[in-house]
Amino acid sequence: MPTYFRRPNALKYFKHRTRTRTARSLFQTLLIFVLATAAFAAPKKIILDTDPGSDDAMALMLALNSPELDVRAITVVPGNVTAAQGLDNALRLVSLANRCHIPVAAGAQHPLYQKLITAEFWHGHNGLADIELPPSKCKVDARFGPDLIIQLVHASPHQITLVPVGPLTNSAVAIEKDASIVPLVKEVILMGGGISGGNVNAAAEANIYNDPEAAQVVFQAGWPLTMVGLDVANKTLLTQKYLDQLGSTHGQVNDFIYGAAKYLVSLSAKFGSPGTAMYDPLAVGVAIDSKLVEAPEMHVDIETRGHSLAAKRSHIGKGTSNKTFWMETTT
Ligand SMILES: [Ca+2]
Repeated sequence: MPTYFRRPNALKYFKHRTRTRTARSLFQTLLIFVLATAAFAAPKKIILDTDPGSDDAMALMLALNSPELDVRAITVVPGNVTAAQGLDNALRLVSLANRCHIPVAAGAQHPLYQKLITAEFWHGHNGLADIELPPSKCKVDARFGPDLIIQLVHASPHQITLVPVGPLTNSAVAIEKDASIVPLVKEVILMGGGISGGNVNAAAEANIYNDPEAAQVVFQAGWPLTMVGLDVANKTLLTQKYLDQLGSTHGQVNDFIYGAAKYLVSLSAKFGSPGTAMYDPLAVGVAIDSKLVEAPEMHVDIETRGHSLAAKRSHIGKGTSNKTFWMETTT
């Protein structure tokens, strides 16, 4: 296991961490308590729903190499790349990590109603920063992604955290096929949306823009949902400093992540950014440690061309079951 992805090292890449202002002695006491608790806590069961995707690849490797998480399945959704390319990428990534026992399933082949808009400009021709990984030793799981989500939720009621880091098509299809999973899912932590702007256009973030109808289904489902949006992800930059740290150690996964990060840092620099935003890894980071961010309760609706709307009232109209959060890091 590359040391980069062990939790203490991995989390330090998230720039805006919660800072304590308590006295040192109290901090030390709490630290001992937290570490002791973590040592005995069972890993959190997650399903990663992904459209890999270079930052998806980072998120996936972070999840696979974090002892706090138990990745029960990886489901693939079209977004950054086509469904077929994303599935091939997911299989190569899981193979690179030597985790072929984790089911990798294909899901929806296109958004519910919209035309898929892929993002090879940002992720490279193959979605993995133009890095050619070895062919996968892992085999695809025959189950349909949304069916696999349904099956695993019923098998572990109130234990599964769903972590969608792509368009929300698979999650919405799972709800549409079996709404009884909603109260059985422990929580949803998703990367998507933006309270104060978008990255596809002035209003819409890519994951929501690609399938806004699916997003509205997921946001209105009534399950506990944490939205890791652009507002917080854009503050979470992997800069040259962290890239240099990554480059100082080596291993199969380490070297791949270094290459992908270098690609993204270089691309970001062309647009004047000092680093590349850790969109999807931050969602996984929040699954590992919710204290990385603050999540005030808000009501979020999705305008069906992808604009996230939010108001600081927790309940609007009849949507009393909607318990939706957005987040801002503490400084
Ligand atoms: Ca993604």
